[in-house]
Amino acid sequence: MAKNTWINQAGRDDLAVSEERAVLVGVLLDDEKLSDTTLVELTELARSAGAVVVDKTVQRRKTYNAASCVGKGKLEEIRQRADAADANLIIFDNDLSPSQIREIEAVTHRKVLDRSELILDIFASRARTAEARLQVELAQLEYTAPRLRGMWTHLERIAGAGGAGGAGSVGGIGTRGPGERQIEIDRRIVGRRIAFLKDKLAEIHRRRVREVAARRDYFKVSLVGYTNAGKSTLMNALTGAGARAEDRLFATLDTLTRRVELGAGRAALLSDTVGFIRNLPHHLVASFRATLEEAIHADLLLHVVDASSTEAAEQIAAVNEVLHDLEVPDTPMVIVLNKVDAVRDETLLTILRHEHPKALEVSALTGQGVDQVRNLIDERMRGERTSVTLSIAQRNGKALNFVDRFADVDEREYDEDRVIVHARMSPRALEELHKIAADVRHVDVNGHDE
Ligand SMILES: Nc1nc2c(ncn2[C@@H]2O[C@H](COP(=O)(O)OP(=O)(O)OP(=O)(O)O)[C@@H](O)[C@H]2O)c(=O)[nH]1
Ligand SMILES: [Mg+2]
Repeated sequence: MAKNTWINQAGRDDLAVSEERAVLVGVLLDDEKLSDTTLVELTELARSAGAVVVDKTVQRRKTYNAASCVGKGKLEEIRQRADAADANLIIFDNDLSPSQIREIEAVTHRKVLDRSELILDIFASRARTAEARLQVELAQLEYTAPRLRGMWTHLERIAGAGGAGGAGSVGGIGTRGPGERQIEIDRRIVGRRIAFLKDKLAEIHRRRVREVAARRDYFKVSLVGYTNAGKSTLMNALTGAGARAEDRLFATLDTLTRRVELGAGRAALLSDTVGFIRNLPHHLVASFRATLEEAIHADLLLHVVDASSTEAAEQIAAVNEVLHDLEVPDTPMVIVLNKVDAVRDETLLTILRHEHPKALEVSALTGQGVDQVRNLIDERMRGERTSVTLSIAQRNGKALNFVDRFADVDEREYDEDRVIVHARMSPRALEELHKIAADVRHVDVNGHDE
């Protein structure tokens, strides 16, 4: 197994991660039904983290067992399944307490991960920019640090027993966190590191706010939605941005912003953002706030939905919940039913249409309906605009330039040394124009100064 897995980001692809063989465990509480979709998402998550799922098992219970989540007998069965399938990893579909993890590891002699840790691990392996790495490290420290002591001493034992030789050789999924380094450092240092990361992130956040503010004269649109819904693919279809789109959960971690041309020289800014998932670990949501600054300050949210998924309705609800957690203000939001080319069950699509009568239907992959999205952005952008008549000095090139870029000009009249411009523009752009050019005057239709 690989060493120092999280320090050497570049070498991550060489890790023997794909050889991690995982048994998935789900617990169905009383009212939950076993369905085709049980453990499907966890399977996708495990696959995205690079594991091979070798077995799955579900236990029905009234409540979670306080000591070990599932009961004693089931634990023993899981151990046997892991033996039979030669698995080295057990992943639970729900979150576990540190003591539950310890107990399960003690019985199964395998590395145990819960759902949040798995998600954090995927984020750790995907984080490319400095900002994303800081965010993931913070979330991992906050979530994982309290669990480290028991987990790591135990992992050391497992590694030792396997003859691999010490904690340094424990690697792979779930250990890509700050784990190895912290094994011997005490909580105070962790606390200091957390404070440092928070400081850094606060700084980045302030910069982001400034960046977003600097683009205030643009109409800003953010793509939000469940992971794998097709946000990056739609981004590419609309802007030719070359955003990474993949059939993996959490392909995108960093916000990417590009101009989207709307025709006739008009343009808006479009941002692709990190995908959401149900029960997103809340530390992760908190630390990704800065990345989601674009969404928070957007003029319009396009909520991209995988309409071909049988879980589409649940996914829409999960996204709305995260947006609520993020305290996204009451930004206008339009649902975009994507992947209509792949819809197999027309009944589900009919239900979605019924629930969201104003939704657009598109296929970002084939390009079907993408123009409708463009038109919608254009309409919303223009709808925000009011008609103005401005008087601008002809020599004020800066102001005239600004008007060209940010207003729809209907007519220009030349009057001695001034240009009278009849145009439509947003209140924000107008405000900005007054800042850069103090001599711009509003005139009424008769040509008199207001
Ligand atoms: N059939 C079909 N597949 C699509 C469509 N749009 C996207 N996909 C596929 O869905 C997968 C996920 O697409 P992405 O664009 O990466 O999804 P995303 O929402 O950006 O996902 P994350 O960044 O992981 O949150 C890719 O394999 C895409 O090719 C579509 O309209 N039809
Ligand atoms: Mg993406």
